[in-house]
Amino acid sequence: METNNKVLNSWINDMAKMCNPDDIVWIRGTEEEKVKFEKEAFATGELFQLDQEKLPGCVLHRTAINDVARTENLTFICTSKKEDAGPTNNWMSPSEGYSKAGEFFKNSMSGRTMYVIPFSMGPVGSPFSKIGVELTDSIYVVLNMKIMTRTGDSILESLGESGDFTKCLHSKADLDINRRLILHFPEDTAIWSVGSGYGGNVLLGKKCLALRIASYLGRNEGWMAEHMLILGVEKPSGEINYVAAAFPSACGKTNLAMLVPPEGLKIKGYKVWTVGDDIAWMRIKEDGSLWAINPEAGFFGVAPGTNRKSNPNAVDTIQKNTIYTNVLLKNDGTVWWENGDGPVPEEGIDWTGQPWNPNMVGEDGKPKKGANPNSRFTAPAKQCPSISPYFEDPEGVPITALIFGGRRATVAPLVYQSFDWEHGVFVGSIMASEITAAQYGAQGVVRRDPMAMLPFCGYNMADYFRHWLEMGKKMKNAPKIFHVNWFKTDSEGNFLWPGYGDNLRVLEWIIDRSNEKVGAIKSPIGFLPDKKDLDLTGLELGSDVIEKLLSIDIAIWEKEAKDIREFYDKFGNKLPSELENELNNLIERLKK
Ligand code: GTP
Ligand code: SPV
Ligand code: MN
Repeated sequence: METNNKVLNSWINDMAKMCNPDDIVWIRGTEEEKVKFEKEAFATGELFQLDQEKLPGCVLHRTAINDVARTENLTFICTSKKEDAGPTNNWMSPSEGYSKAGEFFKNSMSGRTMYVIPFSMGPVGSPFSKIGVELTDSIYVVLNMKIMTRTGDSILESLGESGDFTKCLHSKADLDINRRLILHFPEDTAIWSVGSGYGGNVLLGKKCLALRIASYLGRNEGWMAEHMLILGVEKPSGEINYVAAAFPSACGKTNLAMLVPPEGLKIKGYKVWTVGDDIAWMRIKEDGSLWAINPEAGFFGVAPGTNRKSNPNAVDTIQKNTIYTNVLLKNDGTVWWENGDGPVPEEGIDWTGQPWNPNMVGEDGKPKKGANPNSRFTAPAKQCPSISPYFEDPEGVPITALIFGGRRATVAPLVYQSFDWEHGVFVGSIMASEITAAQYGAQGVVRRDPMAMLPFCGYNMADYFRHWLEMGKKMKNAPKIFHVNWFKTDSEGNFLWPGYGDNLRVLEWIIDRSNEKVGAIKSPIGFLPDKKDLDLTGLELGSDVIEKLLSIDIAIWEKEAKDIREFYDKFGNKLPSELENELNNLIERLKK
């Protein structure tokens, strides 16, 4: 074995006894091993090599047809007490979890290799980083983890003889949705995932460790793990304001994180820096300010909708060393997806591996998609043209503003600011959004998704709200808290706001508000912008549209308040009284 860490060695032995692999291979973190694994995967068909002139170092992978998104219904928090998982999580006792999943893991790796991936979430050696070790029988997982995390020998050195790590066990087993479980054991810092080969279910450093386990550790240790992007907006003076924003899955984090200023604002000379696109770990420094790091090393981004116009930085990032999952394969050995670049291909191989052309109609009577709506790219963050010079900084960046946002056709205006931290926590707790293709199940239905953490909070959500309230009390000059909605529609369902680069116009207001440089209009739900304070230069938007974007409908909000009450009722007397008060205050303000 390659380590003298006794706990690690004996755990690997135990897991190997259960899973019964033919062979055990350690991931060293080298380029050579990558080439070797790719070669093996090309031979078995697990990966397809794309045109190496046009897309050097790029490969394509297709998952099983019923394994294209996170399966939240099969995801559990396994704590000794049910109450510790709370009303919004699926719960199983640890003993039931180990025994049920244990059945599926039994001999699941026979005839296969078990790969041992030592990885770090956060820069190696940073006091804020967390080490994990993932055991997996999937080369696809190994290659993704090599991009999404820091892997290899340096992690084992950092772990030493007695260091702590999260035990992450994964097996594809037979990829049977009826024998699939994604289990978290926060009390043992362990994760068991079996029966899936899809990103969020199997790249265990990401949602499982960096959000579910980390949120639990963060509560105990006094920090925060959030489903947030981190970006910096630099002014020509050199001053940079960093914001962190929580939007639910497939609601615009990657796009906002890589924003390119729109034509009309170019003259102002802003430069946007990407620190992270999905996860933020935040701590309070000695001076009381809030600092954030991105624990990941790559992007696992949504492909559909990504094009030169919507997200040029992402397009540049994914030209090399990228793993494409469930996209359309073109005849020329490159890839395509709906609302991607270039003309719609006349034919190709769709994400299920079948011949495809744009005239095909799916079972639902709609045009058949070439790429799965949740198809993804995995690419190294360092390849992003806008990657921040502080991306690897172990201290991270100071946060000026926190932003919550959802995908809502109605109700939520383009932007509003909370009255204070406590009200801001309320605003985060009542977030709601339409369900997207990033999770398995009904699409488009609006659900409450507090802080975009509904699927990712590793403990009781009421305690999570309490943690947010307590963190605010410990900060000096706590970041201001905002809510945005890029997805308000007209009566025909067309987006009212152009979104993407134009979102900088809203960020500008958010940053100016945070630095007390601009006024606002007080409304029952929070501070709204005076429309003269939004710089809309170069944007052809009717004043009635801006009106609609910035207005709130009292009747709709009264209905919303009732729905929030129903949601809050789930938490019983565990709901912090501060939030109860905030809801009552909202109802009172709406009456006036
Ligand atoms: P996860 O990786 O699932 O956590 O998603 P994400 O929050 O990073 O979402 P992403 O930025 O990948 O966007 C998801 C989808 O929303 C893509 O199809 C985008 O094209 C679309 N989108 C992103 N930003 C905007 C926007 O400002 N306006 C509109 N209308 N669509 C957007
Ligand atoms: C999300 O669903 O929020 C993602 C993609 O970021 S996955 O890693 O698959 O969960
Ligand atoms: Mn995400």
